[in-house]
Amino acid sequence: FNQQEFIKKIAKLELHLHIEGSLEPELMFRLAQRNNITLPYASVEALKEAYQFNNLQEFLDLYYQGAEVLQTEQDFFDLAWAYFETCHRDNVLHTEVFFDPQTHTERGIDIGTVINGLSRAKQQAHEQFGISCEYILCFLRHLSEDSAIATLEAAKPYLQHIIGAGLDSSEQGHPPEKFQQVFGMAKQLGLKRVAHAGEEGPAANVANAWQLLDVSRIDHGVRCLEDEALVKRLAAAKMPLTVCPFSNVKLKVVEHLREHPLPEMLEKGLAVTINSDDPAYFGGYLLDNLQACSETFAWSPQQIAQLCHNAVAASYASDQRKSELS
Ligand code: ES4
Ligand code: ZN
Repeated sequence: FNQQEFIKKIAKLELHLHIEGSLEPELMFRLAQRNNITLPYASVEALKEAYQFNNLQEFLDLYYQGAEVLQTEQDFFDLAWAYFETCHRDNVLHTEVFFDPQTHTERGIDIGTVINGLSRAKQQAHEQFGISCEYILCFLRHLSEDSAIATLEAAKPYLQHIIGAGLDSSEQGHPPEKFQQVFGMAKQLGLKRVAHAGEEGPAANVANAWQLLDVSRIDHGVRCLEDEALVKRLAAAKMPLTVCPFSNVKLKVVEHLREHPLPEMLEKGLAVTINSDDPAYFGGYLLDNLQACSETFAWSPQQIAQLCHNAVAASYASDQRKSELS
């Protein structure tokens, strides 16, 4: 029995993927050239060598810099299309994709340019590969709540392309309670809600994202383990946690994959899913994360199947699509 082949062939879903974090160095250089931008790196190799991070902020600095090559609708199409090609290669059949409009609107790019490019790629991925995709608009938590509200207002003409609202970027110093108002507005608009919490920040951020932002998934959530009572409540509610193992290693949330608390999280009955976060920066896509975890933690095929099942249950796919994916 070939476990790696089994993991490759099983139907997979991804629920935590930043499209700007899927920008591979090769495409970054191609888009820079196309848009007459000079990158502060001599080559693809030099750029890849810079991908060594001691924390979330060091990564975010390069991630926002990399995103500056994205300028036209075609650039956003090409970015998303490249990601869908990896999904097709790896048998990822459904994906829920974060995008950060403020990273682009702060540079003077219209939100319509971003959303139209992404949507066209999604449409083509559905037609050509049978992949289903939903987009989740993320607010950058290092910016003000007013800026988040303005972003939600600007997105109103495009709501048919957006299933939910999320919260990402620097968790330290920017707790969920800062965004209560805009999440209330997102709920009013019929959007699902998710938030990064308990990645670098404390367990209290997980509890507050749940209680105050009324989210239906927690992104990362690994530090919930520091609050035993919270873990019990999350498990009882089957609150999905979108865990990103390679991300946690690369950003030094954990020292090594073998020290990752995934086994403990599963042991405690948490509704864990496995995801790639920013695969172009963290060394691999969903398949790579699953294969490495399976090796490191000696997961059985049943455990792999359970994790994929957890992702179906946690997804925002229609009931019909969920049954196709089961
Ligand atoms: C992110 Cl790993 C991570 N954490 C928070 N915000 C992000 N945006 C892109 N990747
Ligand atoms: Zn993330």
